[in-house]
Amino acid sequence: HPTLKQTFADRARTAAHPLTRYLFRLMDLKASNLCLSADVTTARELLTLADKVGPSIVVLKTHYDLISGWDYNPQTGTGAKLAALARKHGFLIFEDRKFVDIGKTVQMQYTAGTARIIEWAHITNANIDAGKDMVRALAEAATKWKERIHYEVKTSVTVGTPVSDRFDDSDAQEQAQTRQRDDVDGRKGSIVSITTVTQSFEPADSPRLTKSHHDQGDDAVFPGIEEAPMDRGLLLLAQMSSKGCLMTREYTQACVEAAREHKGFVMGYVSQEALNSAPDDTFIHMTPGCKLPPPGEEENGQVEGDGLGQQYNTPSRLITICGTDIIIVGRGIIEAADPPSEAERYRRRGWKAYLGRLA
Ligand code: 5FU
Repeated sequence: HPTLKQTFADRARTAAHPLTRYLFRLMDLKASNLCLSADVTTARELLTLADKVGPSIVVLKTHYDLISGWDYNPQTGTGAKLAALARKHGFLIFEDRKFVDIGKTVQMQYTAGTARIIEWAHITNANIDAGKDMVRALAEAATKWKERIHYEVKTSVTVGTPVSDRFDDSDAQEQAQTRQRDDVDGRKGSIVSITTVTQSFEPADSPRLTKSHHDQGDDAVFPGIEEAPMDRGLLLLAQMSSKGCLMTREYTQACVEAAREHKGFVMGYVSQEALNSAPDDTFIHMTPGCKLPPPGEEENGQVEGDGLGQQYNTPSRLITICGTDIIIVGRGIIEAADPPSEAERYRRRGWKAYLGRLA
């Protein structure tokens, strides 16, 4: 398929989804096709890891429900802090929630409850075993959310919400913001941060391509690219890495069809290989079950599994032979003696494999 031989810079121009275009630009800019699966056990570790490894990655994958001490406060909580780190380092947040239920339920799980995933995760994913209507349900929820954010931003611009103060932990500011939101539309505590979205309100393609980088504090912004567009994206869980996975070829094909029906919301797939096949498919592929042999050992395509069903392929095999775009690495990085330098090792290997695929 043509996308296998296209540069990420080219795909940044041609991908159907605005967030996918943005992600390809990030990949090109950071020379990275690495996603860290940040499966640590506490919110503190998660934020520290995200800050340290942020420079090497383009996506940070979370499982919010395995993190203890997750702070659900929309303004100052863990989601908001992750969002600030995502802006500072230039990566997207992907909550690996694997939604699977009836449409109405997944809408509620996506937008409401304690975690309010839609507020802080640019990307989430779904298993479509329950039928593809739930993709439409999630897409509708995302559209409604975006309309609400735009409405609230417009209104907050009118009432003059300051754009400079972000994620100040002080209660006073939070109260002021809550009051302001109440003034705006009578709802309380319903969005991550008016200040954040105000900054992102300009159209995605507006020429804000250079921004100064303040390297201190939570309000730093990754230089060289504007902030992520206020869009949300979905990955369809088309194939899994685990041994004995029951997802059939037919199931995977149904994912491809559902993706094509919802190009405005579905960015691509979590899969074990490239699935683009129609001439105008522009989807992105992200692949877990990725590990390098220890330094010094030869890379021969596969690495021993974890004894609990996880199977591992090396970055070069996944990118060059299977044709994936982004490798997802968890324990390979987290359990290393020095995660940031191990992340760099994966980034370099992943990028080299991508260049090799182009050649
Ligand atoms: F969809 C999938 C899959 O097919 N395999 C996975 O391993 C998701 N995962 C996730 O990727 C899994 O839930 C972990 O969060 C992560 C892999 O972590 P590891 O430590 O690199 O094995």
